[in-house]
Amino acid sequence: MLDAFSKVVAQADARGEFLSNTQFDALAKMVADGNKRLDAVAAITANASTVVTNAARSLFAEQPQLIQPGGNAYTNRRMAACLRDMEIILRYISYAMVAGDSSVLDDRCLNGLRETYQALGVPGASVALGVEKMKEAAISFVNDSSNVTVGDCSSLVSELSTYFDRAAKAVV
Ligand code: PEB
Repeated sequence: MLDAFSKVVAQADARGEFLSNTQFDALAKMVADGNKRLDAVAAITANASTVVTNAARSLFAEQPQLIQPGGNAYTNRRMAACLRDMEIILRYISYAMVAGDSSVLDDRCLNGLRETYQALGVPGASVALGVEKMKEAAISFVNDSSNVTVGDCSSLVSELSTYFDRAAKAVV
């Protein structure tokens, strides 16, 4: 599990060199945007259950077969497992965002998840759609100026999007 700083150190050490200018610039930008990054993570954290429930509601409205008899989220036990999975994925995305690096998400959440879903018969494409819906909801909380220091959040939002896209891609 790496953050943006330890990642750069590991890369430089593998080459036996000091940090490159590109690496410095990327870290300097990360430091400069540090408060905005923390505000973005705080906005997601504070609204996590809203993000999960709204995304799930919208997923089940679009794919009602999931919650009908025989559907993978049918019965309260499986519905609970589904909501829990979405919350787990969102939580690891929030960790990746605070670390500025996807390795925590990759190693502790996404690694082997596709195979787990295949073994369980959980439809990966539906999970991916749920993740896409969480992405939209999370981004709208981050872009809400009452949550985040006023300013340009576009690069943070595009970084955040990559973590959601990574999770969606990992389950199909
Ligand atoms: C991954 N999900 C499920 C299980 C596991 C995970 C390991 C099996 C064990 C259990 O039921 O608890 N666990 C989860 C995860 C991590 C982890 C992400 C990361 C660290 O440790 N069903 C649907 C929807 C989707 C869904 C599309 C969006 O129809 C999810 C939610 N996951 C779902 C369901 C089950 C499950 C288990 C319904 C239960 C399946 C079953 O028991 O038949």
